[in-house]
Amino acid sequence: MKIIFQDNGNYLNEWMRALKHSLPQAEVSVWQEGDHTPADYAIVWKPLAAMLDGRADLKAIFSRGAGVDGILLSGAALPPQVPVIRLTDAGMGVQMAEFVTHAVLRYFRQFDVFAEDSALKKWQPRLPQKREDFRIGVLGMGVLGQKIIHALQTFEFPINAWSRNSKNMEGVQSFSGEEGLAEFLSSSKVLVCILPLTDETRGILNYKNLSQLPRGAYLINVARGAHLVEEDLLQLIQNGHVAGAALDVFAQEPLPLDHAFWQEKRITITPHVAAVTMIDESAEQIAQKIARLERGESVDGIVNRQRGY
Ligand code: NDP
Ligand code: OXD
Repeated sequence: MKIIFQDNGNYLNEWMRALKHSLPQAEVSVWQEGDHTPADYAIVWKPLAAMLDGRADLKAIFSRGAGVDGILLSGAALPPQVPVIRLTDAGMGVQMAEFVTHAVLRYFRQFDVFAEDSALKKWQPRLPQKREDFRIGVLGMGVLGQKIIHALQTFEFPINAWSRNSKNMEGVQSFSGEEGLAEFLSSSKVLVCILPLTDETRGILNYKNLSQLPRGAYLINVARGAHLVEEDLLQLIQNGHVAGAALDVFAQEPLPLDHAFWQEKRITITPHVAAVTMIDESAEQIAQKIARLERGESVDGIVNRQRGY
């Protein structure tokens, strides 16, 4: 079995070691420009279109992440009959749950305020905020969204969640589609975005939508930078409607040094690390999916290209 692997300059040795361990029978080669030798599978993150162009020989293209927006960008170059398969959790769910819970608790328990007080040697107890006024709205109820919701439920926060199709999840007020968005937003004190980036979701965190959140709302974006209209968020923070944000993803990454977000202390910035691809778990998941495909069995995480996720 031949596998072509796209090197994007990160952790190549670790990936090669993990793939050798999980797929000892496979011949894995690092793809180079101009390489057209036939292969059974490709493992990619944000591939050059040239890597996949015309490769009808592939049995599947595996994403090294949960998101596939960077692969679908290849558009017409993607061989139409070849399934694109994403990582499903693979160790990212628990990280997402940790990251979002931390950001929610920091705002809810006013840790930033206490940190400011502490820097001034100020002893200032404060009344707790009311949990019932702290409904958390999660945009996206997929593999990662559900892990986030379960984690937040252990702290007894009331939860709203929004997805394409309505869902029945215990203790969660579920909303769906365009028609459910306004009510979802107006009752969500904290908004968490864990949607895939598609034509429908691009720019969803815009002025019109964010201004429907209650005053003093907090935004957590752990999905993709292009979900957010960055200047709209800045305006809403500056006019006091949105209290602050924890942003892990940005329209341009790394975030440029002269970006206004660096100057806004109500925005907490992390460098796209909310859930990092776990190399061993991911290689093992890919190996298991290949084994199922080779046996003619179904696998989860096959991307619907029309929907974009
Ligand atoms: P899933 O495909 O499992 O879930 C996607 C969810 O989004 C589903 O609930 C889906 O609804 C909903 N959705 C999609 N389009 C729409 C729409 N137009 N309207 C309403 N709901 C919609 O994805 P994952 O949970 O595995 O991952 C989500 C994203 O997280 C990834 O695509 C990636 O971009 C991002 N990510 C970010 C990381 C980071 O470190 N910052 C790490 C890993 C992932 P339905 O259930 O009805 O289909
Ligand atoms: C992913 C990511 O999509 O890390 O997996 O962003």
